[in-house]
Amino acid sequence: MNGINNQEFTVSVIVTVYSETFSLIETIERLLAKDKGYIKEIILSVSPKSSQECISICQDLEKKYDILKMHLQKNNPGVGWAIREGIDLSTGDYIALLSADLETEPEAVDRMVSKIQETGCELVIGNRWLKGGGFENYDPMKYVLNWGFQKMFKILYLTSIGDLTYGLKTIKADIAKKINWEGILHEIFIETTVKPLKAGYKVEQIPTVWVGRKEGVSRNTFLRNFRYVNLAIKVLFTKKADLYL
Ligand SMILES: Nc1nc2c(ncn2[C@@H]2O[C@H](COP(=O)(O)OP(=O)(O)O)[C@@H](O)[C@H]2O)c(=O)[nH]1
Ligand SMILES: [Mg+2]
Repeated sequence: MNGINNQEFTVSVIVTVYSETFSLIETIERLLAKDKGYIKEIILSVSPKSSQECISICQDLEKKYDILKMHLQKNNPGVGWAIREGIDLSTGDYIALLSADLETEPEAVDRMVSKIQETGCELVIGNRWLKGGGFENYDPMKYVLNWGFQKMFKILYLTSIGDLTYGLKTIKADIAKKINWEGILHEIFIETTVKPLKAGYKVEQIPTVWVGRKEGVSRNTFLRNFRYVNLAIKVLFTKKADLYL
C-alpha cells in the first residue's frame, strides 16, 4: 500500500444535464445510495437551453441536497464546455464525470472510488468492453463502429486500456485542473482519457454497462466522430509539456 491508498479522499461529481427530468432524479438517488461519505459535492452542469421542467427539477434538487449545486453553463453550446466549467468549480480531490440520462451507470462511481483506493491510480475509466460490462439497447451500427474505433485508438496509443471514447470516468482533480482541455462538444469524452494517458498518469479501468436512455435525445451526432478522431490524432502528436495550461 502506498500514496493515496491509505488516505481518505473526497470526490466532486459533475453531472452534465440537458433537459433530463426523471432520469436526472434517479441518477442522483442511485449515486447517493452508494456514497460512503466520499462525495463532497455534486455539480449539475446544466445547458441553459434545457426545458423549464428540467431547470425546476435542478432547483428542487439543490434545495433537497446540501451538497448539490446547480451551475448553468456559461459557454454554450457543448457538453465539453459544461464539463470544463464543472472542473473549474470542483473542490474535491477527485472528479467523477456522469451523464444525467442514465446511460452512464451511477453505481460505477462507487466502483471507481474503490479502484482508486486499491491502486492509487490517477484516472479510472468505465469500460463497456470488459467482461462484466456491456451495452443495452445500443444501435447495432453504432456498436460495430464503436468496436472499430476502440481497436483503432488502442493501436494508436499502444495501450491495453479500452473504451477510450467513453465519458464515464474519475480523474484526480489537480490533474484535471492543470490540463489544457480543448474539446467543446462530445470530443471532450475522448480527450479526458487520451490526454492523461499521453501525459503518463496511472490509468485503471472498471467494467460497466451502458443502458440506452428512456428520456430525451442524445446531442451527439455521427459527424462528431470526426471530432473524436481529429482530437485523438492531434493529442498523439502533442508534446507532453504542451498538454498543460
Ligand atoms: N450541460 C450540457 N449537457 C449536455 C450538453 N450536451 C449533452 N449534454 C448532456 O451530457 C450527457 C451526455 O450527452 P449525450 O448527448 O447523451 O451524449 P451521448 O451519450 O454520447 O449520446 C447527457 O446527460 C446530456 O444531457 C450540453 O451542451 N450542455
Ligand atoms: Mg447519453
